Amino acid sequence: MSSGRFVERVRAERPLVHCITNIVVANFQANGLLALGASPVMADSPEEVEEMAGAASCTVLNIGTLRRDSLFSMELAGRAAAEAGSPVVVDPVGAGATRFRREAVQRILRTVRVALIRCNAGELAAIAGENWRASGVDAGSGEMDICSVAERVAREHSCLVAVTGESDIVTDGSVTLKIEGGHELLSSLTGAGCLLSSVCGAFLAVGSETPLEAVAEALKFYKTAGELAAADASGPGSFQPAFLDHLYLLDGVETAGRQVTGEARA
Ligand code: ATP
Ligand code: TZP
Ligand code: MG
Ligand code: MG
Repeated sequence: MSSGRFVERVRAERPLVHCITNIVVANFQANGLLALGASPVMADSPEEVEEMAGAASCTVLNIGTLRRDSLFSMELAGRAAAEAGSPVVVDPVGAGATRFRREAVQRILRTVRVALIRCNAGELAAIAGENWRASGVDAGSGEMDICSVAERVAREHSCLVAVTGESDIVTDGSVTLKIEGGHELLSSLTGAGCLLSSVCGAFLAVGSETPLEAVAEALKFYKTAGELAAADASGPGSFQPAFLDHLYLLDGVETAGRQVTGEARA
């Protein structure tokens, strides 16, 4: 797969990424999108989310610190984005941690046409109804064939599913790509997953003709920036600014992913 196809387009087109996100990571998420070359806007009031989603190039719905009114905003924004033809990304943060979160994610997936679910293994298990030991917003632990469960969820909701961790996968339900690399310091940075979901949104905004490849490149790009940042850092404190720098500096990645499922593609 050619290098840097989508990131070049993000920097040229500066897609407006509308985020309804959590209070923990909003600032980091906005700075990460700016470093990448996209244009972030955080807006979550029901009075304005439809207008904002209609104007944006993609909308990211993140349930990290969900409230009843922000869930309502997410449904309004998600429907407006889908009507405007722009992709909606869902980050089901901590989906298995409480009943409110589990039901909220099911409601969003029922009422909004979603382009991508970007989650960790525990969140995937919660969406799929698999047995799992949830642990707040972290992945938790359990036994599950991540590829086949992700493929089933992708088919059920007619969307892409990306599951991240030490290695990442992305699937459209029939073809599944695996992306290796990254660094464990990424897991010591709160919001690394949330920012990744919105980076995937930016890549999808400019790569709507080949969405699976766009997300695979986003995942590989992000892991590579993590590796480069780790080489400059002595711990989580210095990793965060180094990571923003490498999101800004990195031009492309050599390969977007190794196909693990589905008919071979050229
Ligand atoms: P969690 O709450 O489980 O940390 P998350 O929503 O923060 O989930 P991650 O799975 O941590 O999302 O993904 C964020 C980024 O960190 C991805 O690029 C992922 O590939 C990377 N990553 C996470 N853990 C590791 C690891 N041990 N080694 C390499 N990369 C990792
Ligand atoms: N609590 C509620 S949202 C949040 C925390 C710690 C941030 C989670 O971010 P990520 O990207 O899933 O690590
Ligand atoms: Mg993480
Ligand atoms: Mg997360």
